[in-house]
Amino acid sequence: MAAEQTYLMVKPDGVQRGLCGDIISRFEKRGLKIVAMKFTVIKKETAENHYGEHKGKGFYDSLISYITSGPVLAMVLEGDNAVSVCRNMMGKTNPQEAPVGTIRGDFAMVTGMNLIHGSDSPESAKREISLFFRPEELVAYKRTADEWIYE
Ligand code: IDP
Ligand code: MG
Repeated sequence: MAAEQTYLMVKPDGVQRGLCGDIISRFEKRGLKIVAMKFTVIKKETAENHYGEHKGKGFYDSLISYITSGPVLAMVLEGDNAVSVCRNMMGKTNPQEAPVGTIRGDFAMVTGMNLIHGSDSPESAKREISLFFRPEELVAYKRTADEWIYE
């Protein structure tokens, strides 16, 4: 098992709809390890940094006001191929194209309210983790269940 870390975030709609528990539970049950978690309202400049790749697109302004509109639950999860495993669990960006069984496919209806963010590559994960967490906020520990999750 090559431990990889990824950045996940329950967006303001997920928090307001009371879906944090359901979403965390899916990742925990799958076998992802929680390394850090933070409940916070994102500052505008942090949001602009996080979503810098989308600057200039038609939905950019509404995306920034959406992601800063209320608290988010930010987390770092770890596991074998955690980035792609978590992206697959989230489902496609447009929830109407996300398969049933994914987070967006089960709980969301439109792209502008798609509940969750997840890093799209290991490089994005490193950048996003360092944007939202200080190094000392990542908790290193041995999880005994790992020997029943990985061979
Ligand atoms: P991702 O969240 O699946 O990685 P991205 O293409 O990186 O999708 O877009 C980032 C976020 O911007 C989406 O999750 C969604 O909240 C928002 N977004 C993307 N495209 C649209 C759009 O066409 N309309 C409204 N919001 C959008
Ligand atoms: Mg993205």
